[in-house]
Amino acid sequence: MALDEGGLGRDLGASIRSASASELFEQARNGNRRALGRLLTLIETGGEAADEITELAHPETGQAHVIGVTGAPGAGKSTMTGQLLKLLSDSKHQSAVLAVDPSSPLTGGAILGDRIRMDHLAGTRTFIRSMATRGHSGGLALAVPAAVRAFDAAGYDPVLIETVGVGQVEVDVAATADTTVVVVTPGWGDAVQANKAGLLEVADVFVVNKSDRPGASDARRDLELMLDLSHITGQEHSSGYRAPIVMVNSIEADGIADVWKAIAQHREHLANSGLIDQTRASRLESEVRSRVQRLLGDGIDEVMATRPARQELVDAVGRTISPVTAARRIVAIVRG
Ligand SMILES: Nc1nc2c(ncn2[C@@H]2O[C@H](COP(=O)(O)OP(=O)(O)OP(=O)(O)O)[C@@H](O)[C@H]2O)c(=O)[nH]1
Ligand SMILES: [Mg+2]
Repeated sequence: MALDEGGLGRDLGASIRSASASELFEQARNGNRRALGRLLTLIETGGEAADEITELAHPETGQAHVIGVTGAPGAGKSTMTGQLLKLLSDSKHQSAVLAVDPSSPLTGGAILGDRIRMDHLAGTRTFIRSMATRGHSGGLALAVPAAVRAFDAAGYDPVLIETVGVGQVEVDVAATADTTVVVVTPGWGDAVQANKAGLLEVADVFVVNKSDRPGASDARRDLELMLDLSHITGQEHSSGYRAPIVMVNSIEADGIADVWKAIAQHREHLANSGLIDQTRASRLESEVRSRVQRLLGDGIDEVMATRPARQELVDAVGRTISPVTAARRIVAIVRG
């Protein structure tokens, strides 16, 4: 069974290819994986169809626990995620993974499928999908929540988002997740890097992966120390939660059950403290903000293309008016 379905290059069959967004949505809700794959492709492409899917899906969401998995390249995120998926499928969860790859161009969703050890997952209902972000026209900030929403509405729970930690991306993705798992490894100064990248503030669970390697207990100690000091360094967790540190060997699946326990504990903390509603509300607000910004941005492109705006530009280039005046006049045109 193919785990990674609905990629751009796949033969989807005429019925799926020609189906409308609402037909696809219904089919995906009824468990049709190819329809879900197609929805995700539409979301990745952006535009009207993506917006329509969001319209359909949004009322049907709120069930899925969204888990972000981030960490340096090669830390073992995919290996650990694969083991976690196996554990979850054994306990009858229907999980989905969205692998957000900031470095590769559009691939049609094969990256993670290639990397996660699929033999573990054959015959399960796990859904794995990659989303490439380099050159993404629709904006990652909008495509990721939209994809998570599609999974949620289609009955997947939990939904995992794997991202390579390269700068800001991981923190952005953490903002999309209910629970953020940060994977570090021994011996590479990952703990220090995590500190620098602002991950102490967003990590709800730390995994020291490759704990079969030398230096694992040092990595743990470094993290503990940084967590101890985080209130002094101004990097304490945004909700005051002390992230547990879990030692894992993902090759052997050692510690994987503890990772799940830590994730579930955090979820419980969110529920008991009421933080779940608060974080989801602020997440939605920031999405709406991005969308407003984007709509206004699109509006700017349109306005800039109009003849009166072009004339202001010509005048500014000719130095008969300043850029300040040109911008003010163009805004006046918008407000019209
Ligand atoms: N010794 C050891 N090797 C591991 C462990 N987990 C993963 N690896 C190996 O580390 C390498 C990278 O693993 P991936 O799971 O692809 O790492 P990743 O973080 O998903 O990598 P990117 O997605 O490319 O950033 C692979 O060769 C894995 O077999 C572990 O616990 N112990
Ligand atoms: Mg990976």
